[in-house]
Amino acid sequence: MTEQIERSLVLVKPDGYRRGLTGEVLRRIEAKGYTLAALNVLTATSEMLHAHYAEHEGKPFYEPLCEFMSSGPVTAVVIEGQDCIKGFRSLAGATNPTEAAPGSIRGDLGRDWGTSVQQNIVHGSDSPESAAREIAIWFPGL
Ligand code: DAT
Ligand code: MG
Repeated sequence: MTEQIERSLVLVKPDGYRRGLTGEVLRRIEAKGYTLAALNVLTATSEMLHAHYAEHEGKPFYEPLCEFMSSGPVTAVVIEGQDCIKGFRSLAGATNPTEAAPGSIRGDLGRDWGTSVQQNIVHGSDSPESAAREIAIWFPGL
């Protein structure tokens, strides 16, 4: 069997950071067995966020989303482990925190705060291509 160590880009979004949930998210990632390859706390620029969410350009939530994501610090993390892209998406739960299953990050820790599904605590890459593209935005030179 070939060992396939995968990387994913995880963000603890400004709502998660403000609510003091960064440690809880990192705890769940480590408890699952993934390792932290890089970590940075920063307030993202508008340019970074427009690039990060480029796939959503033109959708009604794109601009408000980029604005929310630059409203305060985020914790950007590169995680590592076999199949960690799919594995973290499973830890994160469904996009809508109202509907996300209990046991997941969004299901246990998230809710609608009057902004529908915008504030859902975490981001996780959805494919190896997205992960490579996103890691280059958040960790240039890694
Ligand atoms: P995910 O973050 O689960 O991959 P996505 O890529 O479809 O979900 O959307 C990116 C983020 O944009 C999502 O985490 C929250 C926000 N978002 C998605 N759909 C939205 C909507 N209909 N209204 C407001 N925000 C939305
Ligand atoms: Mg997505």
